[in-house]
Amino acid sequence: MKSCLDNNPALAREVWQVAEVAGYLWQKGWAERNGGNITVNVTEQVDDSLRKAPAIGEPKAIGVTLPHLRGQYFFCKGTNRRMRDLARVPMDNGSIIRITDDCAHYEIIADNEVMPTSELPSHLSVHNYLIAKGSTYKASLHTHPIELVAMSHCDRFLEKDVLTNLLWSMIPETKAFCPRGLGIVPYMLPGSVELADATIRAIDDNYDVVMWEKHGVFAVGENIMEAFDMVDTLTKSAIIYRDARSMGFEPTGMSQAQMQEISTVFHLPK
Ligand code: 2HA
Ligand code: ZN
Repeated sequence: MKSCLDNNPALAREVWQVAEVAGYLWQKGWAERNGGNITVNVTEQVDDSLRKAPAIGEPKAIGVTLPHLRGQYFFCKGTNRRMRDLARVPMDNGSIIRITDDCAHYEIIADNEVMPTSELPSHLSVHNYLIAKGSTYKASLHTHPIELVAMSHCDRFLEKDVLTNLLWSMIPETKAFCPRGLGIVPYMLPGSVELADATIRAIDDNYDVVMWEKHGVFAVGENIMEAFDMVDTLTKSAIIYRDARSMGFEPTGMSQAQMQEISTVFHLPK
């Protein structure tokens, strides 16, 4: 079957990077059934033939109006689709959508009529916010990392930056590669506009990765691999913490001075 990726290596590279990450999410046990979502702004990779392509089906309401997204293109995982299937056949389990001129609807343009993710309002609201802010970030990732979600069931860890500091102190890499830490969004209904708004407030508070209490994480980055790497790094720290506790002791953690040294040497933003 013909695909919009056939003669567009730049777009194919983006979509296959999403597929690679989708495979990791499944392997890590973070993507049960249809769990998790990925959206990537692929406007720069869309070629003329795709710009001229007719929509597949009718325009559909996003549920919010997003003025900075007029004419933008996104690759989105399909709703009810599995990450493990996206990993193998991305264009059967995701689709490319275009935001219509009224900024309140989207249309599917390739390859098939795969309806995008149930978290579309939160993902697209975040992309709208990123463009408004002049950010170069193109990717957003929602996934269910086991150890981080487990930690969100403890009230003490939901206080601002308690988890950030604990996770940073487990291994130097975590602060170096996730220097803005882990924001916290209290429990809200999945897929709701309230959850989208709270996520944007947390990203605006300078976090690249945000915990959705008792649900999962939402991460943004230059590309999908970068967003994944930050969640992976935070999860590594969570596993070290869990393993120390299960060996019967509270881990000492790196000192504040040692973590400050990391910030200085790596020229970290926060
Ligand atoms: O789409 O994880 O939060 C599946 C989800 C929704
Ligand atoms: Zn979820």
